[in-house]
Amino acid sequence: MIIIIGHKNPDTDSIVSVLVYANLKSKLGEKVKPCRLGALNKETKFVLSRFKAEWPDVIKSVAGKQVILLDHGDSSNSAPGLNKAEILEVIDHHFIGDIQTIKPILYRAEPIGSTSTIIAKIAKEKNIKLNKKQAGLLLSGIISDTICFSGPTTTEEDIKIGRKLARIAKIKSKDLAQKMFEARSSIKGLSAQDIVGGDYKEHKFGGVKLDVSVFETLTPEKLKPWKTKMFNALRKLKKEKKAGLLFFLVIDILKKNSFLYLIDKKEKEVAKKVFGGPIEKEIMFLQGVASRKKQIIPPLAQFLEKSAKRG
Ligand SMILES: [Mn+2]
Repeated sequence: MIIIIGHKNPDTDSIVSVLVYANLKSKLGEKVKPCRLGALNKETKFVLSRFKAEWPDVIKSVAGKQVILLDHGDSSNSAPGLNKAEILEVIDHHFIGDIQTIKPILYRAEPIGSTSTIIAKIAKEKNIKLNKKQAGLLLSGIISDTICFSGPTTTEEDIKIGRKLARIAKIKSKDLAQKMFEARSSIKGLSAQDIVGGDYKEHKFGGVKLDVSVFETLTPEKLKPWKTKMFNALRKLKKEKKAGLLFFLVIDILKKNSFLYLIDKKEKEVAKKVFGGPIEKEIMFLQGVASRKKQIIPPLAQFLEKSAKRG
């Protein structure tokens, strides 16, 4: 049995690509099991119920198992026990991380909007027709990661494949996106910890543990009353995760702007040098910034690598 997983703190792209890729693999005669590394967010729950898809089972450790990694290529965002697992494939659209293997594997990374887009391409390459449900799931993954084809990571390929999937699923992307983003923006029933830790990613650059967490919303103003609680939760989280730097961004997915929370002196110093946006009450405004993987991680990583070389 081969375990297929997306990244920790799973998002819609991670979950739907795992589900559909497991379908494709089964069709090709392989014994696979789709799994997830933690709780589903509200948007993903909406998507799975909209397309009547089962929730993948939670897996606590992949030690001793054969695994396929989707939507991530680094151990820090992967499953516990990965160093004792056999990685068979990696399919991803992030930076290349620290994954190391001793045998040749299939490693497919494409700089496009979503892993779901790559899974749709693989289906086509293998001559497998996607059904309505699979197309709807993959379309949701693309919409989620590309902010409905409007975010900075969107490519022509995402748009083309998205159109095709919408035709197969018989849905309008915009209508689906509206409902998904409303679910994503909802803070009903969430604690400050949930908001700051729900979409949390860990990295290491230049010897510094760099964690970047985001909350994407249509209504950033709704978070204003939460400010103090969120700052407190972030400082606690930074200690727990032993982060050298922890950046938290509230991303306005409608206007494509971000609000960067500067939780400590260190973060403030680095943010001033790297982003240089205007600061008001410990929050830096970043005009036109809406993508962690394309606009936040690369300049921070570059800064940390350079600082490390300078010593
Ligand atoms: Mn993704």
